[in-house]
Amino acid sequence: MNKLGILGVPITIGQPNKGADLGPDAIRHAGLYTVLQNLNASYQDYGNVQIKNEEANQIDQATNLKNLNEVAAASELTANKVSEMIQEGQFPLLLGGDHSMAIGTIAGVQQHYENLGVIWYDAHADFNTEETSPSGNIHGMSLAVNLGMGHEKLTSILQNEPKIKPENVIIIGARSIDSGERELIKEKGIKVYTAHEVEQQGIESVIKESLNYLTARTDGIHLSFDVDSLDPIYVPGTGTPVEGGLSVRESHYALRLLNESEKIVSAEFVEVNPLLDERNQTAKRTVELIGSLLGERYI
Ligand code: B3U
Ligand code: MN
Ligand code: MN
Repeated sequence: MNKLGILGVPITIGQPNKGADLGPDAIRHAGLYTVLQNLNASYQDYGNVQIKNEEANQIDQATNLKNLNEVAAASELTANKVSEMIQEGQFPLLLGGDHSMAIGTIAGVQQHYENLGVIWYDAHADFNTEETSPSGNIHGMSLAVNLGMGHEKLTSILQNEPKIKPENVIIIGARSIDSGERELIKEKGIKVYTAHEVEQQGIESVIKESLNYLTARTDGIHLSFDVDSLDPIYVPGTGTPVEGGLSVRESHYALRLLNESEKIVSAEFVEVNPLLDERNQTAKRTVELIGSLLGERYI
């Protein structure tokens, strides 16, 4: 694997809770460097993107979007930084931060690929637009934005074109999808393995099918790992927990399979909120999951 470039994206204004901005540092404090050193990984930590989170959670009545200008500005900064890291030959390992950060991260990665694939590992689809969103929270819209749907200030980061093709996306672990999202997902033909399908089919088959499918049609795969994909019993420190989630065990196995495939070109771990956590356990689990993605083995 290339040298890792670590970047924190401490954004919390894509959703209503304070504290997701503390996620990147909580992950670092939970032993990230020890795991990297044990793996003999070479890495450079770029610190955190400078994000202005001070805004009130005001919804703009005209657009149904909260903190639009601030999220757009943060996305632009993030996208440029991520693009630079790839330019330097590094593998971006991006720490969040709420999932609105994926607007910037994917815009940055996409600069370097003709046909980027995305695995969106999440309890949610994040496939709302300002028309369908029940909340106005941009973290519930970031995947749609990457497909070119949503407010122009968000879809035009770095370039005014969709960053990903609908057929190059796979959502895994979803179990909380709004009715408007469901319609858009059907309309766009997005592939989804819900939590039920993971149960039925098994995580090994889900990941292998996803890899076969994306490898055949893309030139690189970005992993967008929302920690709320896991069941809340394992990850209390996240803003929008949904029961019936994936297990730690199957998620480690999923990440191990992704590691073995050597197809992942960048990854983000998002929605860690230490203010909602107990004893930093969510960040610790996140560090262990990062370890599996980077090649850590039990034996
Ligand atoms: N779908 C809901 C809730 C939500 C989306 N993403 C998260 N929560 N983490 C919404 O507000 O768009
Ligand atoms: Mn998400
Ligand atoms: Mn989620």
